[in-house]
Amino acid sequence: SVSAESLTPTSANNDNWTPPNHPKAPEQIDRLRKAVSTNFLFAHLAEEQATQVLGALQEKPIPKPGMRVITQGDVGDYFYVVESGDFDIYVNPSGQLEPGPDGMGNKVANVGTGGSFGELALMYNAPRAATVVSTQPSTLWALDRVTFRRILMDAAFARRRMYEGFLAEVPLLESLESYERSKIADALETIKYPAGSSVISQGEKGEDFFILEAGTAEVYKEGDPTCLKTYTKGDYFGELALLNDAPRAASVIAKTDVKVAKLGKDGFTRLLGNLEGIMRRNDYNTAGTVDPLHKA
Ligand code: 1OR
Repeated sequence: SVSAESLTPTSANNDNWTPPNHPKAPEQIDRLRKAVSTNFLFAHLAEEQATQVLGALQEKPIPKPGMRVITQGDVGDYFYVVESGDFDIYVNPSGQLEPGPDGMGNKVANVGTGGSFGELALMYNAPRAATVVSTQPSTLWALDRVTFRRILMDAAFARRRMYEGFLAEVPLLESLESYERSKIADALETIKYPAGSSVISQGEKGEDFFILEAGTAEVYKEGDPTCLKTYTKGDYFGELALLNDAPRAASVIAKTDVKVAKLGKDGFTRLLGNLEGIMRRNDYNTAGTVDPLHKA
């Protein structure tokens, strides 16, 4: 049964479990490597674990739209990474798919190339929380529940837990579902900067977005010694260069030792794309005039 296996996968390293190995053609391996390269759950694996996971993944072609990959209420068997294609996610508030045309409930999300789904039931030993249906021909890679739990889950749990409380307090992310914040947690990386160092340097190409976790940082423009803005816990910066595809408009200097949560451009676009409007509106200060930082 589903709940029979160990809840503490790392303590089971001394048994003789080996992950399944599904042989692949070189062409498949190339596609697979590309598909997981943008998925944050795979980003922090050690060499050996990465090899095991790549071996255990199975290609699952989804030849047409309208195919149901996951059914709400079912037992969880696989975690899926989207190599290409598109899927809609539906939740029926009753907890399971019901008969009839409206039985899937409400559409709550959409997952495309580079995304993933199906982790919740495996992580929490819970029934599938949603129904997932293809909207076009797609290609998935499926990872069995045991390999997911033994190799990928610890890291994912730790990150989600570590950032859960903090992200819930970030004003920018207020409008998101807690599930969407979990996805952001998967993609964040904490970096520390000593007092006096630059987190962002004016004129550089923008690759990352930052949320301040601890400490104080200040904004300066080149040749001007006045501090234009001060950031404290929960504030974000670095969005402008990414939104506008422009060089960094100012420098952000650590005033104290600081800790920032960094999100790469890819994750920023994928996970915070819906917040672009809010971020652009925040570029204007409360007096209704253009923020000196962000003036063209
Ligand atoms: P699963 O194993 O439960 C269904 O199988 C998958 O759909 C689930 O894992 C997630 O990977 C994915 N609520 C629940 N599951 C979701 C949601 C979601 N979005 C994607 N999945 N919500 C949408 C949040 C924007 C919450 C709706 C109230």
